[in-house]
Amino acid sequence: MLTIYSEDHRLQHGKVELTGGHFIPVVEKPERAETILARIKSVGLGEVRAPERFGTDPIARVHAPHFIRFLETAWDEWVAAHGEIDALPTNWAVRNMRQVVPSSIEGKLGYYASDCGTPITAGTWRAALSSVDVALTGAKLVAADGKPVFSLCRPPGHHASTDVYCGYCFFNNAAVAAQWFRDNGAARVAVLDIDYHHGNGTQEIFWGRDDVLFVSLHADPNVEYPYYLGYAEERGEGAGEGFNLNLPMPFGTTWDRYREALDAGLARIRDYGADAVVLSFGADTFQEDPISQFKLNSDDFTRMGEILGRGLGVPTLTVMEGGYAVDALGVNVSNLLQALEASA
Ligand code: SP5
Ligand code: ZN
Repeated sequence: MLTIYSEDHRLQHGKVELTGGHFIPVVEKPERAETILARIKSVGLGEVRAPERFGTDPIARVHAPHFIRFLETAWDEWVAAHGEIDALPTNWAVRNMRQVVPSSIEGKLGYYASDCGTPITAGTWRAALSSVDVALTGAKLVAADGKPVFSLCRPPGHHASTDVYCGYCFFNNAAVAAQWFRDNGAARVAVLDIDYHHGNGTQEIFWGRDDVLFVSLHADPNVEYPYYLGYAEERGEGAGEGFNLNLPMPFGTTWDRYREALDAGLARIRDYGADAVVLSFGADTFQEDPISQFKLNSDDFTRMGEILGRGLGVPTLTVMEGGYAVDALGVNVSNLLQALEASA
């Protein structure tokens, strides 16, 4: 399988995130992509190619222009106020406040962010742009010849919504790629999100639409991030009603339970009749993941890949999302990709 990869991901290297009352070293770090790349090379998955540049136009198909401009200028505005230290929000535009965009960078961070774990750094803008380029280059190649492609995106994307960044995500790589498929000949696109966390950003972006089906398998938001979206009763609205499927699962979920949800998600996608599928793939369902509570092992990622390869049956772009157990990350990702390709 062809892999798309850019070294520009290294430009996103935050120092700390706020978790459980502590500032801890960031979990979403450059080593994640490095270890996946090394493993892909050592197992001989296939060619590794650099992305083309697409600019911001395809991003503006799913993100608000004012949000894109904010991300472009946030670092400079922050440095002018605070010097060269990672930008994290300390105030939020919650329910009982007005939804205004203040001119102060402090006010802007709280308007555009929803957590204190997603630092904006000197290289965030360029890294986030290159991550989208990695996804779009993959989409273009999948559309051209129908063969599966792996976009080794970093930073991840599925928590980013129309105009909010959070969950280590800035631009929603999978959503930009899904929209690109729509804009380039696919009548129906499905996004299957198998990251441990609910893909709240992708859900929000396609919530009112029937031309992009969103199916997500994830930890129950009642007890896990992102907490405020991802419940089973969320089915879409207006034209999008019935085109959003959430399959939340409890802490401690093992392969047998996970497999049932995977079968249900694949059945919905087959029934929908997608022309292309974007697989939002997080390996944070792994039993040793430091921030997650599912119990899948490395062999389960092979089983998952086999079921996906057999079950999808349409051109598939795999986009990297989360996965933080760095020692096993390369094995888990290559297990899924090799099985997906072999059984497609
Ligand atoms: C792309 C992606 O996977 N983003 C995940 C964002 C999760 N952010 C919240 C992390 C909270 C971690 N709490 C862990 C407690 C472990 N004892
Ligand atoms: Zn995740």
